[in-house]
Amino acid sequence: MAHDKAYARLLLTGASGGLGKVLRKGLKPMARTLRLSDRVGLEPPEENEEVVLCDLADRSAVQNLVAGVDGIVHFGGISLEDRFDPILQSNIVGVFNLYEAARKHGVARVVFASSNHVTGFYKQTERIDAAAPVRPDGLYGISKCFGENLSRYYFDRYGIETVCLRIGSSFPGVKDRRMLATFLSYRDLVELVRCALFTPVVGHTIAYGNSNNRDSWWDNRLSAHLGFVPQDSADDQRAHVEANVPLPAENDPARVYQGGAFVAAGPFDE
Ligand code: NAI
Ligand code: 15L
Repeated sequence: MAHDKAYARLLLTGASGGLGKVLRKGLKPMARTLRLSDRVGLEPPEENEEVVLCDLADRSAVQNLVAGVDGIVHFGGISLEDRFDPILQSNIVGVFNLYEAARKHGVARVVFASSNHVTGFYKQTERIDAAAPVRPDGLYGISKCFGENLSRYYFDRYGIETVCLRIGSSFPGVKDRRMLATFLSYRDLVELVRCALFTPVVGHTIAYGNSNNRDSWWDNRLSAHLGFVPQDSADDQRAHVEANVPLPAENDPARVYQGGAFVAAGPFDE
């Protein structure tokens, strides 16, 4: 069913990725036309869809990509720790190109897939909110800090609203012990993005993205105005995970830090 205040033309970047595929379906009722973009692997357009192959690092291509849209859901980019060069091109140059295009084309709102890795060096014993100083756990996390800061600037300077989603772990199921805290179900992801798109005033908001998990390291009171109420919980899979996935050693980053193994990834040879 169509959303009562659907966007006229909503752009989704990263549409070929794991979450992009989920959002391609989930965002359908939220826009009269969905413009889907990635640099690889796009399925042909279905009804009310447009498909645009575009590398986010290509400034003039991104200008064309953004022309005519009234909202952006930005999920494209490198999604794991990597060498600096690809992160620089996809996540840093890419997010700059996107905001410059949004400014030039008068786009009012962006939903930006940030990541829990902007605060990955906090311990799992700590509970933090969106006002806690960032403690990125790698170059990938640093690139997401850049996206968050850039979007803050584009709001303060140009009034473009952004909701930055510090997504935990959004996958079909709970794969390890850490995900008992970080899990965000696909259904809750779609609802979180819907809240970010349709809450009347968001200014510049940062929200953590996790389901209603018993163990959570994140206090989302600063984004309560989004009205996001998760329906799912990692706890449904707790018994299975505890029976089948060994508890990491006490000093294993997977058990110590919120960012888990990311804190020990790399460095990669350039
Ligand atoms: P993914 O790696 O499956 O998808 C990312 C997509 O971005 C890919 O299809 C890739 O081709 C595209 N992409 C990369 N560089 C590009 C470029 N230069 N130009 C155009 N497209 C480019 O990742 P996933 O899991 O779908 O994540 C989507 C977004 O959500 C990413 O930004 C990721 O950092 C973020 N995120 C995801 C989490 C998760 O649990 N899945 C957790 C936290 C953040
Ligand atoms: C992320 O930011 C990644 O994009 C995703 O693949 C997962 O690794 C997730 O964080 C996580 O922390 O589990």
